[in-house]
Amino acid sequence: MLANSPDQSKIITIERHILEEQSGHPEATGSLTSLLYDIALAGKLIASRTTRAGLAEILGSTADVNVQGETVMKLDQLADQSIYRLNDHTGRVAVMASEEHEGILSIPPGFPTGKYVLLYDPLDGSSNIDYNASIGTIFAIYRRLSADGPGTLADCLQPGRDMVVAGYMIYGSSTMLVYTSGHGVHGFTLDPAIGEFLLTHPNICIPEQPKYYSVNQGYQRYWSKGVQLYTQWLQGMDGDHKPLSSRYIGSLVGDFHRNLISGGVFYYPADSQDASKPHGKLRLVYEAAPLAFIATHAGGYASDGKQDILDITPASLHQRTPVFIGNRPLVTTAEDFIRLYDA
Ligand code: FDP
Repeated sequence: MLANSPDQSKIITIERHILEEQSGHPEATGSLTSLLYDIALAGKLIASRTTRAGLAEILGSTADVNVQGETVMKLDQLADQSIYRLNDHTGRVAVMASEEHEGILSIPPGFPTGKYVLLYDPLDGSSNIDYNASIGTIFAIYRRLSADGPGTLADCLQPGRDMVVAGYMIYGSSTMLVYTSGHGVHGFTLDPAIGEFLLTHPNICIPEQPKYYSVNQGYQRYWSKGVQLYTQWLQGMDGDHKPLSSRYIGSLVGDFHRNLISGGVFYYPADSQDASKPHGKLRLVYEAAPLAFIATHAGGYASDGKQDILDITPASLHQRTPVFIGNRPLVTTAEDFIRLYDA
């Protein structure tokens, strides 16, 4: 090998990784592999736009606004359309649903439907765009339940435990794609010079020694007694253990990703501040369930405070749920506090 040249045998692109995973399943048709690859492509597209976010206004007045005066599309709409359009004609997907839309997204007439269901939150944490903080895309893939033809709402309302693949892209200091198909959680970093996601974090496991707790503590007065006491326990107020450090961006993918790599717990509990949202803010289908699937396959756990998030069958696409997610002992302790004080 030439001096200073990278060891090519160690460079694994996402395509190669997905294909190698597929080779362990001789019955596989390659449809899921291609679907994942298309999602990675959407991630590259979204990343290329999010890194130009601050430029939209100044460039908009010259290159990006056309003569008809069409305005620059909002980033979350752009992300939403990118994912839909990359997957609406491939014959791999029966139906999609996006956090940006009220109902299901059907495959347009004239295109074939496939055996998978794609659910996604195109740009989560988008209130952070103006501040250059990390944002992300979350996705979940299920097998369709309906036999054939257009996919249905019921195809989209499956318990997280039946997921086939879950993943997210994080657009931060670098762009990463993290996914699991139930055989380990793997992280890839986008090399912008070559436009490829390269395997940088194989077999991610949440470290046993957690570092952080992440919650919007500004809402503390609206929490139940159990959640308040749990937070004090995380802060080591009982004197029995060292406090965890607090970190909260307010961008779910960013907060989750940090705790996945360093260990910790993220929670967004139910609170009493808005009577129309008694179950907190986060969406079961688009946010909680996919991240619960990833946390579980990284050795962690996710709960709504009473039960495993993966056991909940959604009743509607935009159902909200309290979320406690991260190191298993931290999450089960949250369940203990809630059982003891909030029954
Ligand atoms: P955002 O509103 O910026 O899209 O569910 C969306 C979300 O962000 C999550 O990414 C984030 O964890 C949460 O909301 C932040 O909510 P708070 O501002 O209430 O803490």
